[in-house]
Amino acid sequence: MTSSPSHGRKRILSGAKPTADSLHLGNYIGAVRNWVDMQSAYDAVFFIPDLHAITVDFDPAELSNRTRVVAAQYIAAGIDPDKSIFFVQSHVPEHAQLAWALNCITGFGEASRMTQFKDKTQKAGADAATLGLFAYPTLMAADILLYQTDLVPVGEDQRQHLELTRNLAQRFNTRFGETFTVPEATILKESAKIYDLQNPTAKMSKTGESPNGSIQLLEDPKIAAKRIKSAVTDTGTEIRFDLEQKPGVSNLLTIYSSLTGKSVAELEAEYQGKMYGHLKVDLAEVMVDFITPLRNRTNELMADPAELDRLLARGAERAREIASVTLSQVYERMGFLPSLRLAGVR
Ligand code: ATP
Ligand code: LTN
Repeated sequence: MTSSPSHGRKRILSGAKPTADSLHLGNYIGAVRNWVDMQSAYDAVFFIPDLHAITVDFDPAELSNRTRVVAAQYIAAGIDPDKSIFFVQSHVPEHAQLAWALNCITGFGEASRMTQFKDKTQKAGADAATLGLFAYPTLMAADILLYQTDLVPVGEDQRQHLELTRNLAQRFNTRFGETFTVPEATILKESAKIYDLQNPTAKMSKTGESPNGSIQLLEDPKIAAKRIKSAVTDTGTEIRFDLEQKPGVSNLLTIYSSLTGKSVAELEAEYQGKMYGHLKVDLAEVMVDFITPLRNRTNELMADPAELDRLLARGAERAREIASVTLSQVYERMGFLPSLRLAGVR
């Protein structure tokens, strides 16, 4: 088997597409924050899947700007490019190269069963769906398998893609010889799900109906505070966690707990006998304290794009050191003639 992480720590890998002008609070609490926490215990690889971002309609100028902003936001949120390998997918050509090899061992029917493809095709219309969208899961498998990844922290919606990745790894290993680590999904907890502030039964999303429903991590902290204060709450007055009866208040409690580290039970006790307004005013303050430094740090990084690009270039170089080893083994085992480039001469 190829280079598993050398120093005994398990390797984790994850990524989130640059498909919005800013990460929102749901992305942070549901994903980025966990990745930041995992950096010390694991050998971590994080990347921005820009090749995946073009599988649906996109605008080139927007894509490059979004890729930079999201990169800056990850670093501002605590992804440490010294601790973790952090890079942009398109900077590491091995992703597209391995994806092609995997396409050729993936059944057409197998790929057709991916529910995300079916959903997106339905939404965009069959004519708008591209081969790229169809091959999204095999590119994702390549992302994971190139790095001999042990664990992939993702949301529940990615479980089927992970299952396909495991199947492809096993299939390749059986047919061509042990090459890939078979990764496991670590599905992020449902408790970390953040809901829309205006419609608290829908998840906070970049495509929510009302802009007031989400908190963008790059927005003016005053606006974020306002959105908390005008969040929809429920009938009754009691501040209690109850997703069924009190989705609005429960969502505020989850956010509050996530940003302060206080447990929901502690917060319930603290706010016993108080009004929704008290909770909102306090949480608005917590939000301002959270967003202000994050936003300042993001803006600082954005103000020096050359430095940001240098950090990303270094990340891509570190990624290629691992990815090129895996790809050359794959090519060799599949019977491709060795090329000078693959032998390490660039
Ligand atoms: P959106 O609905 O905003 O398009 P998404 O899931 O497509 O959300 P991605 O950019 O793919 O967004 O998500 C990055 C990560 O953020 C994923 O791991 C996803 O599970 C997580 N995430 C997105 N929205 C939320 C949310 N409301 N609560 C918790 N986690 C979320
Ligand atoms: N499909 C994922 C993003 C993604 C990813 C990956 C996640 C692309 N490649 C590899 C983990 C590992 C999403 O939409 N959240």
